[in-house]
Amino acid sequence: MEIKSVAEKLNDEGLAIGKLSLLTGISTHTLRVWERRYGSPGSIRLPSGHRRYPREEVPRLRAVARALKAGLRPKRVVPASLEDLEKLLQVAPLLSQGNKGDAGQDQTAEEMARSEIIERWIGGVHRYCNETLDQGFHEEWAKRGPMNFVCDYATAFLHRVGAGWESGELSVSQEHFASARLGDFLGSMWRRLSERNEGEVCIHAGLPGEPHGMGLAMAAVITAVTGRRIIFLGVDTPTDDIIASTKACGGRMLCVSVSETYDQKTARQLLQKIRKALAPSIRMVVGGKGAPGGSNGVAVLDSMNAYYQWLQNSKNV
Ligand code: B12
Repeated sequence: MEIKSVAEKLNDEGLAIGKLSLLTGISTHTLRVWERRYGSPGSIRLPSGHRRYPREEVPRLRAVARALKAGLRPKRVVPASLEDLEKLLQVAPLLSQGNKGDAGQDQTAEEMARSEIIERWIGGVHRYCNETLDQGFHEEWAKRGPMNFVCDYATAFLHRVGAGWESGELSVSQEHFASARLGDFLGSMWRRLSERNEGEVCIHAGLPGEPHGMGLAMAAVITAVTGRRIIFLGVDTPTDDIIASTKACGGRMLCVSVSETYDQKTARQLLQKIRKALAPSIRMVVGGKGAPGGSNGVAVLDSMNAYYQWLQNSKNV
């Protein structure tokens, strides 16, 4: 692995010690002690004397915190690279047996394993590393299956990316990089499934002005898993085009995802407009945090699991 100096890693203004502490849950005192004792996390000093830390220390230090909770020694883990910590953490559950009291007591082993995987992907986002994300997504998809991948991993990853962006840990470009890579992956997977399917045609679309497309891509995976064929219009589609293409493609179902940033009143009006224009036999389903209730003739579902059940209970002709 390429070892970068602190100055090379600090390609922007970096993080102040208080912010690093906030993002990792490690006190500023401990961070200073570790730097003095182990030379890690390394910082540079501004002319004012204040320390600045590279942003990519955040996932590494979170892994350090987990390794310490699992009973590993500070000398071994504080200066370790993220890759080494991940390897250590794979055996850590064995080391921490009988020491459950302080090792993330409210997290099950499965949740801990998942959050380690998510943090590894976040490390990949920090480094703009295509391979970490692509390989990671493929591995978990193969291990968990499409349903668990979508519900437990893809969603948790995006929420973690959102929290990282909100707190300033991740830049806008890193957030875009993360969602673009996951979107490409989900797209390649539902396409592969859909191409072999012979079931009904289902249109997937986002309403005009909708920028969030991951819910739609996840829903497409679920639709494809149930043997249906997908026509994917993507986000920000004018309602007249949604109506025209549903008719033109012989769509038997229309799936819409509405995110939390979308105005609910507008969403309701647009969904009603589409509903009136389509034959009653064409089913409409909407989900997402901004999905409005009270749209006649439109099924409103709150989760991918509910969507899967709904599809299983509907005809697929
Ligand atoms: C990626 C992202 C973007 C990308 C989207 C790229 C893309 N290709 O999708 C871009 C950069 C475009 C973007 C833009 C914005 N974003 Co944004 N974004 C995100 C992020 C990180 C992930 C969104 C996502 O895909 N989530 C995953 C989805 C699938 O999860 P979910 O919504 O919880 O959906 C679940 C259920 O609702 C359901 N579901 C969803 N769809 C469907 C469909 C069906 C049929 C069913 C059954 C179920 C279902 O299943 C999902 C899994 O459980 C979130 C963080 C977050 N917490 O989600 C912020 C987030 C949604 N964005 C946010 C904001 C503020 C914005 C902007 C306004 C920022 C700005 N100032 O410009 C703009 C929007 C501008 C506009 N025109 O409206 C806020 C929203 C806060 C709020 N409450 O309003 C969030 C929460 C980030 C944050 N922590 O502050 N964003």
